[in-house]
Amino acid sequence: MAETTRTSATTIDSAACAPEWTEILRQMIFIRRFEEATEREFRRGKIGGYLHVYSGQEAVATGILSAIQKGDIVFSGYRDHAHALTLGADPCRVMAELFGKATGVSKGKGGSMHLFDAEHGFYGGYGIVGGHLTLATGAAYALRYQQTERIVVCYFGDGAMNIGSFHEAMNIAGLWGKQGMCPVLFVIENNGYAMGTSIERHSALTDLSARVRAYSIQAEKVDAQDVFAVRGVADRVIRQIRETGKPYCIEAVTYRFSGHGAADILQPYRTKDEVEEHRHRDPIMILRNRLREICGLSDDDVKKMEDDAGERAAQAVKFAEESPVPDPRELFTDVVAEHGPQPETES
Ligand SMILES: Cc1ncc(C[n+]2csc(CCOP(=O)(O)OP(=O)(O)O)c2C)c(N)n1
Ligand SMILES: [Mg+2]
Repeated sequence: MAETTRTSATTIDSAACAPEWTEILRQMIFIRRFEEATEREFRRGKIGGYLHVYSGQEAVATGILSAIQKGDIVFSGYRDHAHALTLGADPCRVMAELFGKATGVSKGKGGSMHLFDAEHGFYGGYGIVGGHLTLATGAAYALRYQQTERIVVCYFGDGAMNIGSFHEAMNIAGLWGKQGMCPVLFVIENNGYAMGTSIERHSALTDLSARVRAYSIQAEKVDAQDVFAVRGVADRVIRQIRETGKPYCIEAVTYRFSGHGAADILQPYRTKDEVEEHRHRDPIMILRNRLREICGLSDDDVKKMEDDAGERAAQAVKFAEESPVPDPRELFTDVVAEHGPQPETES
């Protein structure tokens, strides 16, 4: 089996000034501002339940999702805001979902971990670690069975690889792939931690790509703080998946800057120095600096992007705050069984 490879960005320098890269930077800055806003709103008590933010990992969502086509389907775990936003979900409706409002993408019933926006190809948002891998694998089979060229992208964390359904999904994907019946791109968002447990303490084999290859699935690592590198791999392997119907796995090596969830304030499992060190490889800074050096992006351009992003995040908060809470009768819709007693409500 192939050795683990790490792709660097040097191969795609020549295309670096395409306007698309400015759009990707704009999107990454927006994700960061949006996440900062969610953290503030959580502390104001406006967002209930869980909240897991994506700061530091922006290049994984944008680098891969900018390479897919309309009609492709994306699954994610609970750290899912960035995937939904990058696919084109309305930020106002995503924020409203976090606020538990009726205007949310899941009608306010899902919250942060259960965003859903089928219109934009986003099939969730799952709170059960690793549970969605089997769904994504089945969806990939269905797309080929229906003789389409569509593919599935399935994001999950390093910690999810210790869950039984990870192994079940990999095994069946490897098998179906042999018949060209499983066009799925598995993306490991390897941020080095499963909650407060570092990868060295949670995984017997820390070479995660090697674990995937054990199931006859090709896999490679990429430096995922560098969006050029992520996109370079994504373009190549997505083409291959579409052509062959075989699964592929990208291990995106990244880092989260915030706590595991909004309640993880003290972060006793890592030092401030460690976080600071990784901030020197902030994916937004890396892309911004490259566009400055290679393409003449000015400080004014960047400031404008940051201001716009802040404004759009603030608008999303305002929309969420002003939206109505769901009607209590909504408790009885979108559920498997529609029978049983209906609540009497005043509205
Ligand atoms: C089946 C299941 N077991 C345990 C949990 C509790 N839990 C929530 S997040 C998490 C860690 C997952 O880490 P990882 O997959 O690396 O994702 P990350 O948070 O780093 O993005 C755990 C164990 C859960 N939600 N579901
Ligand atoms: Mg992790």
